[in-house]
Amino acid sequence: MEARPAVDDAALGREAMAVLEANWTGSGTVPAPGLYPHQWSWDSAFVVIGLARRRPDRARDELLSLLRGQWSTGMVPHIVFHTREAYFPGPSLWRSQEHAAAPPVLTSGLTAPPLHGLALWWLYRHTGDRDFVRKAYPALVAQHDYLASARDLGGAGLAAIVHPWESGMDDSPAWDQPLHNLPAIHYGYRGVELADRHPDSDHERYVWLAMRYRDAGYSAGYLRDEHPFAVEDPMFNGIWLASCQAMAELAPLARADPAPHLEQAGRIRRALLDRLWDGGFYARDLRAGQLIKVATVGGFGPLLDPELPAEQLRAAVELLESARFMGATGYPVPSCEIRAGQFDRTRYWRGPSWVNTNWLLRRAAAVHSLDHLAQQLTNGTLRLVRQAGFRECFDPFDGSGRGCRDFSWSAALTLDLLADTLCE
Ligand code: 2M8
Repeated sequence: MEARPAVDDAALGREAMAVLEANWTGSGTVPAPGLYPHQWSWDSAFVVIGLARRRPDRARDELLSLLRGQWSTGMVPHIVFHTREAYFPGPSLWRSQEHAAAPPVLTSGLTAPPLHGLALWWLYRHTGDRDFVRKAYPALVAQHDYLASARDLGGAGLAAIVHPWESGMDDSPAWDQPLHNLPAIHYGYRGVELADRHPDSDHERYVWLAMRYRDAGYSAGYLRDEHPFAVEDPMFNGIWLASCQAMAELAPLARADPAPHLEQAGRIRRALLDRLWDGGFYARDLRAGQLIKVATVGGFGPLLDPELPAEQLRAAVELLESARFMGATGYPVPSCEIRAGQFDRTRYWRGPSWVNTNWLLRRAAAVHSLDHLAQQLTNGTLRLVRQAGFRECFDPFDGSGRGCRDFSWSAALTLDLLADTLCE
């Protein structure tokens, strides 16, 4: 099915629910039929947020279903394989079943932005379901402990991503430089070793990086000492900080101490300011020892922090609203600065607007009581889905849909935006 653009809010909400029904496999929500036939980590967190008010029962099942894929290290994998449908890279590349820490369900070996604490808080906020908080809380503590112990590769309090897929913003220009610095890659995208050939593609580099990590036994020591891709991303860490604060609020409900979560949030905040701020927030390439100076939507992740100092808040909002980002496009928010050489309005994460990053920035605007900005983000996002349907992403200038159709987080977050619109 493909949802048709709906005229009024009630119809739009029904269409969004219909997409989520169609994408529910019985044990989780797939991001989109065909192209993404399994359960993806941050997609699921967005689905939890979107269903919190409409279908809290389903939202709870969604989170638990994802957490069945959690490793005993605490790592929540970026993909949990629920169906037999083909997807590359699938279970045969990750081989999670060969790893002692992996659960019985097949998963990838990478992680994804840790939005789940915020999603659990969102669900609690709209349902008051303390029992569910108590149930899910320990798994999310373990997730955060994993990030702090195995992923603080820079030693300053930030979690490093070790693969572009871990950012969720796969093809972002922010990863061009660290990918370019990798040695020549001799693996084909389908995981077949190739004879020496040039030029290799980013897809080959993605697969090569994943295989290297797998062949090192998904070991934290290997990541620290040898893995050639290690980047501190402001969006990943801004989301982690927001989840730490959410966990601090949930801790008393789980009869736990909020202090460690607040301490963690403080460490992330200090490190974001010390290491990723240079007039704007940029990703840091740990292997090259330098900031990656291209402004992308990822640079706005630290806005999710309610305690972001006034100077950084003002400068980041100014940049977001400027003609370099949403000030010049008809629709919020291009995934890359439009004046950057790498900007491409047609290419996945290199220019198009996404409902999930719009929602995160709208959340950030709400956190800072920037009501006008929040309203612009809501209106612009709803305009996108009304006109083009629940597409994966959108042209930021004319709003036309790109990527796959009936995309779960576009539908789920529309439900959340509509619910707020109705409350206002
Ligand atoms: C995209 O990522 C996958 C790899 O994990 C892909 O490119 O095939 C990204 O947009 C990511 O953020 C998202 O979670 C995933 C599923 O929607 O698709």
